Amino acid sequence: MTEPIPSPAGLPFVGNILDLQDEVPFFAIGRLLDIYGPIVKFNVMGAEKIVVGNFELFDELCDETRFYKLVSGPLVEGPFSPEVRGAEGLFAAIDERRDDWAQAHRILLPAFGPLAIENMFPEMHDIASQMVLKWARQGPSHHILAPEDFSRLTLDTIALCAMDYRFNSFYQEDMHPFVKSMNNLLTERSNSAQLGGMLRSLMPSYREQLKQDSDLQFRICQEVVDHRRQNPTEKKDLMNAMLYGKDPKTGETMRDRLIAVNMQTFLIAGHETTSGLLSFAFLLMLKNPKTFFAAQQEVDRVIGKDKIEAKHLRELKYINAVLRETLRLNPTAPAFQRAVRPENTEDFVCIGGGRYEIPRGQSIICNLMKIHTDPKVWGEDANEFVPERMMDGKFEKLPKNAWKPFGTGVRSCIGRAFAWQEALLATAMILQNFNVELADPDYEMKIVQSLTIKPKDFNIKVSLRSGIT
Ligand code: MNH
Repeated sequence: MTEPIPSPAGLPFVGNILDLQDEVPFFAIGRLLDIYGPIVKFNVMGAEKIVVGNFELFDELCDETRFYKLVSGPLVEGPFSPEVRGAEGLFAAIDERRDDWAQAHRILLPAFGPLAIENMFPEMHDIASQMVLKWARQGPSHHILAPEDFSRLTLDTIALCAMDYRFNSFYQEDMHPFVKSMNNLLTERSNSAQLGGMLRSLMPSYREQLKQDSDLQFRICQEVVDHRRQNPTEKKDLMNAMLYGKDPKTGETMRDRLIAVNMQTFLIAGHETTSGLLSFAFLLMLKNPKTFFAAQQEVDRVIGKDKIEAKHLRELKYINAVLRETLRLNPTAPAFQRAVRPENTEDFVCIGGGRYEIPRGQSIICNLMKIHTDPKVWGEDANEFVPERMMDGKFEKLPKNAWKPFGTGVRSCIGRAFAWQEALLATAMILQNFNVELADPDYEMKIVQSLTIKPKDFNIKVSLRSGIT
């Protein structure tokens, strides 16, 4: 027998909009899950949403034969929509049967593979060294707004590795116009379920601003594509992979518009998420000092005072576990959507042992923070930061869909290996060179959400352990 999905009572027309008011929109949804259980239905201005917050239901939604990634929201609407851009980026593709997605996916998969990523090590090291040098020169009493410098790091890294372009963010006070426009875009768009954001979004001037922000980014990407066409290089970066890589299935290459759209996608998808990962990793380690010292000891043992090399990263088992545990508790892309596969002809399918009906086309939001802290999988200390549970074979023994910060199935993150190498490298280099402390010892984690999440006002102080290595 099916039963109705629990739902808070709503108002006419606006639905549950009042239940969703929160500085962090994502937390409002978490609150509904706390009140109504592992599955909740709500309504925003006439659009029904279902949200899921435990492992059992999520596990079912990961079944790719019955469900798929549903796309809607800030990264695929308005200025990002395929109609406006004339091409469909990897992230925004409506489903995996689309030609643009399939072609880009086939060409880019090897370009994001382990070997290609290892070849990017020198560029990643170049940018991370800039951050280390800056921190060393600022001295031990300087307050470093960690999320900001981590964003400099990740943006400069993806731009250098993807298209041999230097934003040089560590050499300017103000963030690059690309970053500013991106921050506008992401913060404002994700507020669109908030009353203020909703009212703003009705104003023509506001819509115009969003369009300008996105257009500026797209234009920068197009210019870089044009520039490379006219000035070819031998570089093995993502730009060349897209310009010259042939689709193994059709033998075709990607058209310039599709390249530019994907470049914009990488710059957006590839920097905030990784920067948030680094911010939360250091915050969690500093709040749990034993883990900080264990990580630093590992660096001393594996790398010592040598110059870090790619081969070292494979041996950083504890730091690897720290990063995994960080993304479990603070998945920086905190939610994604699933829905019944479009190939399915039934009007609805049931989940939860036949208990809940999911109509075709219905969006189901998977709340990763709740799913990742389900006590049935993680035990009573599910909310504690315990890197040890992510190593020594324990990670491999977890249920298949227990840890999914990079999404699931064919539409999961293509940049995972890239992000991982970058985060391991930066963490190791910081620990090798510095002792780190909270600038305010009483700092308590406060999360801000743009499209991704990161800790607010998180300042650190760093002091050199000896000379820079
Ligand atoms: Mn990434 C998809 C999380 C780093 C490029 N990424 C996804 C999804 C998640 C995700 C979750 C799936 C979303 C969905 O189902 O709707 N990504 C992350 C996290 C990090 C990250 C947590 C870092 C930590 N991502 C990166 C980096 C890049 C990148 C780095 C690029 C260099 N991600 C993508 C692209 C997609 C994606 C492109 C879309 C893939 C597809 O649909 O085929």
